[in-house]
Amino acid sequence: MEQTFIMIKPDGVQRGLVGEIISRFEKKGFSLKGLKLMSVERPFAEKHYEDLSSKPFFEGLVDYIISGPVAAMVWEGKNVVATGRKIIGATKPSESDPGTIRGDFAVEVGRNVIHGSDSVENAKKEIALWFPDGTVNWQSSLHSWIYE
Ligand code: RTP
Repeated sequence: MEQTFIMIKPDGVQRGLVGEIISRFEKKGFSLKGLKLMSVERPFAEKHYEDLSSKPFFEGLVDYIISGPVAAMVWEGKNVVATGRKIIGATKPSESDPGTIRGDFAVEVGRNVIHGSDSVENAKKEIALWFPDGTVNWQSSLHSWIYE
């Protein structure tokens, strides 16, 4: 089954949005397979965002990610990468639809509360980076009520 990497950024943790965000993914029917609250060092944040290293906002982005603890998660389910991005909403909160996490809880792109993998390939890379010891292998008892 497909997995994605979701990170609640420091602003989301500080603002007490962890429960709300977990609830949205749970209520959709996705399964939580990994969860940890952690602070990351600059080189780790730079590695996570290495594809954006040439962008003018890169340094500010890394400063933001290391500014406080983040909640790192792995969620599993059918099409969870693409659907997770829909639940999160557009990168710029001014363009995120109401009902999405960023549409409901964020104002500025540099404080947009949450990260979600943008492809299955990147999800695999990010899960390996953030969960080097692997995730928890279990199946929800609700499985047959969510999948036909
Ligand atoms: P993310 O990786 O955090 O899920 O975000 P994304 O795919 O929706 O957007 P991406 O282009 O990968 O950008 C990563 C994060 O960088 C910050 N950003 N700031 N100041 C700016 O113009 C700007 N553009 C992007 C955002 O925090 C964005 O989520």
